[in-house]
Amino acid sequence: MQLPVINNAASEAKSGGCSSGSCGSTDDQMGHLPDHIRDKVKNHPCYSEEAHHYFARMHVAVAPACNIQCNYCNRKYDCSNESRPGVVSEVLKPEQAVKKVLAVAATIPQMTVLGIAGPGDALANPARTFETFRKLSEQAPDIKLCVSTNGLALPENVEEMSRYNIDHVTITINCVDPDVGAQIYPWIFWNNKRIKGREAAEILIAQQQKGLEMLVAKGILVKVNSVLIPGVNDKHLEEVSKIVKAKGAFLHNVMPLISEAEHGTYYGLTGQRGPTNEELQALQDACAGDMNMMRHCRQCRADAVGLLGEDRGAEFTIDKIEEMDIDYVEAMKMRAEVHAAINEEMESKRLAKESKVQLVSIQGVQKNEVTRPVLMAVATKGGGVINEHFGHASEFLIYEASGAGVRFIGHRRTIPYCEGGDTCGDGESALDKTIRELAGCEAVLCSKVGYEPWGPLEAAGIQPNGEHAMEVIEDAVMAVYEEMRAAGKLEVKVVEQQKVA
Ligand code: CLF
Ligand code: SF4
Repeated sequence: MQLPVINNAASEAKSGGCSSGSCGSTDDQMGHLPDHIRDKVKNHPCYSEEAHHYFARMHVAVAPACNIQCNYCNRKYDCSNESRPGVVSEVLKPEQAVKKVLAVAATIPQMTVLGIAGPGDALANPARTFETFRKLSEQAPDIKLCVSTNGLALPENVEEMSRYNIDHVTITINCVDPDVGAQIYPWIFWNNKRIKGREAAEILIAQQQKGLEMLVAKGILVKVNSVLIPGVNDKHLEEVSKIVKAKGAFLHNVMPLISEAEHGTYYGLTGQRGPTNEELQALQDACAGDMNMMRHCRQCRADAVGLLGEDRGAEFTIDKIEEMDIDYVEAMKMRAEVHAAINEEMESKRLAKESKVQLVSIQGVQKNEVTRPVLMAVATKGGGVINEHFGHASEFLIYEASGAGVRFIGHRRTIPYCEGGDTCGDGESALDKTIRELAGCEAVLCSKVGYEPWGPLEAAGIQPNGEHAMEVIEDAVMAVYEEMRAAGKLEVKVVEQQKVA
């Protein structure tokens, strides 16, 4: 069948798949997962890097209260454990939330997951959270349920979660050492008392670890989020990664601290900086030796709707939903067809990728070459293909090409060049900001790139490229890498017996 909206692009794309090597550790390892786990993650845009090109998630903001204080959070805004600070979501009642989910599911059939991630802590509001899940599991059993929590109230809620078929839980674990924790959490609310300092961190850590073990014992997939705070837990997160992996966490998502002073958080007001792109990548790479790393998180808002990185929430305000006439039984049929079509497309790309890896592996033995890695930025609207105009992109995906193949590194946000006007923020133009965000990249691949930004991009050492429109991202990145190699832009040395893949 014809895939709707975001996937038309993918359907038109050249068939093929990844040129070689890896497309991100998560999906590399996906192929080796047992079937029952693979089934749980293959349609979840956060748990599978590949799925995030096709499937959407939504959050409903039903959980306003929180039971701890994090130094990177201002209570006026959403929970920063999974949200960008400085974003406010409208709080919904459970029945409003269910109505909204049904409306989104009927309109965006690619939406497979409903998460509760704030605006406070999901489990500090158990009645509202579980009422939403209960109603939804009755009315829309095809939607996966997902929870994000700071973990303090987790152990007492694990039993209840397993009742609603919640298969995915995120715990934000920033430390396993209370001395580090005391620098992140000024207090917790525990047994009707406010507890401060090291003691508070000790209790929180114990609850998080206990909750993690209980979830794993129930067969629930656990993702651990950690906020990277330079000078506070940057040296400590490798240990966190090892410990949570040893306890059975499925995925680790190291996210950058965002600490702009205007958000009014403790860290923002005291000048605590966030990590650079390079620091974030280095830590993710260091942790990757121990477990699957998530690199495609967009730190969504507590009422986010759509593909990761896009926000269609404005289409589903309460007044708009009230006017919608939804036949969910009919919608479920359409959703099943769309999901089957996407899964078929993903499977054919996976098979194509596997056969290419084998081919490159054979060629690699003959070539025996090692070339330096190159970062490239890609503009995409989804579907795993290059289908976004340079000037319309509000974010770029970053890929690393090397002799070992292509791997996904992360994303960088910007202001669309065509919408940025002359300047944005502190007098910096949208183009200047994009060039600054793409530092370290040697090419930017888009469906089209205009004449005006071409020169400044080239001058900054970023080669604009609009020649691979509608191609599968990994194929295009590898093709550009090969062109660079053929043009002598990569230092090549011959290595005896070196395998490429
Ligand atoms: Fe939401 Fe979180 Fe579930 Fe995803 S988000 S509750 S696991 S459905 Fe995903 Fe958004 Fe990152 Fe969260 S990109 S912030 S990791
Ligand atoms: Fe804020 Fe979330 Fe931390 Fe609560 S858990 S203080 S809402 S960041």
